Amino acid sequence: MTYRVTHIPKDMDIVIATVPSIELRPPIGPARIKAYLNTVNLKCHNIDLNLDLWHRLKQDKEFFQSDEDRFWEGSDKWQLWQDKIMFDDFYEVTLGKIVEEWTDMIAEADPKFFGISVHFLRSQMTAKRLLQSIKRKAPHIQTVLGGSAAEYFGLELGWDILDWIIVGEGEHGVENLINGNIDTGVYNKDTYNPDWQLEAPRTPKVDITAVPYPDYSDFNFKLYPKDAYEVAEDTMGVASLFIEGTRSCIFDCKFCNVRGEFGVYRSRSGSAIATEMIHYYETYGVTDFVFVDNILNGVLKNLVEMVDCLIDYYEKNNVKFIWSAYFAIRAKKQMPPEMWDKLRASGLHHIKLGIESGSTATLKEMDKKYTKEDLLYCMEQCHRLNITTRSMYFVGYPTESEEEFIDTLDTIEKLKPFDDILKPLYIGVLMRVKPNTRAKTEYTEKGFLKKDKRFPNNYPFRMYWIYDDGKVYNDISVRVSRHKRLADKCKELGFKYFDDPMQYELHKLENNIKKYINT
Ligand code: B12
Ligand code: SF4
Repeated sequence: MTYRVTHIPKDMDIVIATVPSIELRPPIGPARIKAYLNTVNLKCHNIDLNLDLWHRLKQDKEFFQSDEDRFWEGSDKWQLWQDKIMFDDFYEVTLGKIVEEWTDMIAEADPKFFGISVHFLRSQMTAKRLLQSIKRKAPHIQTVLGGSAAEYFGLELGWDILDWIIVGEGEHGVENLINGNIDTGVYNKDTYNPDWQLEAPRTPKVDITAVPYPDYSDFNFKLYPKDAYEVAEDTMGVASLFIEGTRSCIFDCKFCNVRGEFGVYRSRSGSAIATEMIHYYETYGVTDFVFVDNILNGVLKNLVEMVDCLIDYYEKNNVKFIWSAYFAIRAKKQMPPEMWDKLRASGLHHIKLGIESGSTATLKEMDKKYTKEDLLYCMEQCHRLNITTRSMYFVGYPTESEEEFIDTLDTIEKLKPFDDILKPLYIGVLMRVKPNTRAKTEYTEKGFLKKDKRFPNNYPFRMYWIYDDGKVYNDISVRVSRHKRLADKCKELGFKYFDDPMQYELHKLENNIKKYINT
């Protein structure tokens, strides 16, 4: 069976589209917004144009992989969403006609607002073309961008094709927009202050313990691929769903913008989360879950409650789910081996760990609440239970000294016995100073962190910065050199699933360094 969005109901307050390219799974963000809007009597219809395009491209998954699947990097189909020349060619030959068809359908449905959900870079060029086309054919429909990349894209795309951006959570944001209650987080060209520069005040936070389950009724589960990642796997029917147990993060690491973005930490009870998973199993037969939480093991009591409920359900119903999530490293006394046993028994098979550094001193300064020993303990438990980990590091935290970096290299060596479960060992990009972070404000206020003025003005601060507190000096050449040393160390140790996201970019940075520093 193939799928096309052929009909959008009329009289909608908002139609929200998910656009290519993103992974082929029913999107939880728009489904959450719809569920909330139902409770306040507003009409929302979701369309998945990403899935529509996949069917039109004869179900070729290579176009739709996420950034995390780095093995696709060599493919032209994968690259085109981030390469203007390739995208323009693809648009002329293939996508342009399809975007026109999509636009005609949206114009015909004539909703009050037409929204696009944007996650990151790979949707930007399609979003732009679709918005241009809508503004040409149905200029009276008000356009709105939402999703994690909305503010960034909004600034890039400009107000000619966009009427609104919603920055932050969409539940109250869309409600306020439709009701004309223009509160924080809902901006147009007159109200967005250009000085905010990605730090605009966010929308009011929703109580996630009180909202209903995401409403997936506009997504036909039979038309999604069973496995979005495996090229050879062509069975249809959603087998895996996103699930959300918490918002924001209980921690507030200095380099991270999660608290700045998501505000106060909110957490559902463990039994509520397990009950939702069971609901998806009983309704759709789904047994594989991907948590979208920034950190699932924030409140351990809730996690244990969830795991107990799941195990109890498996025993009574002769079934077992699998699930994966982002975890924080925890000390042995917080997560003893018996807790890990239970997690495994409840179906945990993969965790994503923002480890960042292997030096206790650097971790302490970052305000990460664990040590090198805790990290090694966590790896030991995962190895024992065959829980695979996406272990993520980065070099060049502002205060990282040479000794601390050498300590990280030592930790990397100690990871070698756990090679089989490091899927992958991801050494990350160079430290980027993000907006809405404590690192940015704290070190700037102290006068230690500055833009690197040796580079042209339009070179972004997030990459081209210098930290100098009199003891530690850290500029881009230090970071590039450390990244290379870390990559070399991993290669020398022969990690099986080693992933270096900078491998294609490093030479460009080195050229810039040569040009502007070593002249
Ligand atoms: C799950 C996830 C993924 C999944 C899939 C995401 C999906 N939606 O299909 C996968 C693995 C594919 C993925 C990949 C990537 N991701 Co990701 N991902 C997440 C994660 C963990 C959860 C997203 C989520 O589902 N949240 C829960 C739902 C309910 O929230 P939501 O989708 O944001 O929707 C809410 C609002 O955004 C808004 N909203 C959403 N849509 C719309 C539409 C309209 C019209 C409106 C008004 C509002 C609105 O309302 C919703 C309800 O409140 C977030 C971190 C986080 N916790 O948010 C990172 C995150 C979104 N990802 C991020 C990144 C960087 C990436 C990658 C580039 C990572 C990489 N380097 O490999 C890739 C890019 C993929 C791509 N195609 O471009 C960043 C984005 C940073 C940014 N935009 O500034 C985040 C914030 C993580 C981080 N802190 O760095 N990701
Ligand atoms: S880095 Fe991870 S643990 Fe730290 S605040 Fe961000 S999401 Fe939370």
